[in-house]
Amino acid sequence: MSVAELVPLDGWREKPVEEMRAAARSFLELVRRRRTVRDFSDRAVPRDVLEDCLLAAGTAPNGANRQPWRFVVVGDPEVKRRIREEAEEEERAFYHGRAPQEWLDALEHLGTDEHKPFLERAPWLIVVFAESYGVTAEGAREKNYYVTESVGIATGILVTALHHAGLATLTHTPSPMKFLNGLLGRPENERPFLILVVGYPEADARVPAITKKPLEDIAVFVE
Ligand code: IYR
Repeated sequence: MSVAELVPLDGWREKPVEEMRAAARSFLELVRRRRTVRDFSDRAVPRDVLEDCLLAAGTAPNGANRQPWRFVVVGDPEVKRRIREEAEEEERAFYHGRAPQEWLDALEHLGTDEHKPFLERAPWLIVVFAESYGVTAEGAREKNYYVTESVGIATGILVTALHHAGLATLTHTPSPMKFLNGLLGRPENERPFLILVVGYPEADARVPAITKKPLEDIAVFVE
């Protein structure tokens, strides 16, 4: 492969430091309002909003610019129903035997269980796949790099973009998730990463009273 042409950094604009502070603060205020929601309304969400959020996710920094993600956006009620059915089967096994007691204890305060009605009720499920390796036009395998990091960053941008647009999300990880390849007809090189449930919260939605760690518990400055 040849070296990419170099072009000017057109998108960057310097902010005066006070504007920088205000921008950092207002973004913090925005993301602090995000909560993982489990009570979803069945109100419709226009597809074009999701399309822009997915394009935002697709800007993520990633290994060798391979962009090793694939988002399967499910709105079809029958496909959602089948995802729910198979996810609940895995979750039943998880909550009633497969999960070690230590894991169940760690989840207890969230009040989750094997019932996943939101998988049918929310208007959209974005099933995020990680491309473990690429396949060239000739069918040869092509190695991808930092796949988990890349897809994790893209998913973080996606969650944030959806929140910024005014939507609620739930990151859901039925375990194991291999059934999603069969159900959605995805090839062997795509590994299910997580399901992002997207929609409006129910009017009376409730969320656990949990908090985020303060700065001194999450960051260390060396200066
Ligand atoms: N996948 C299960 C269990 C679960 C695991 C973690 I780690 C959570 O933060 C929440 C749930 C479920 O979705 O119920």
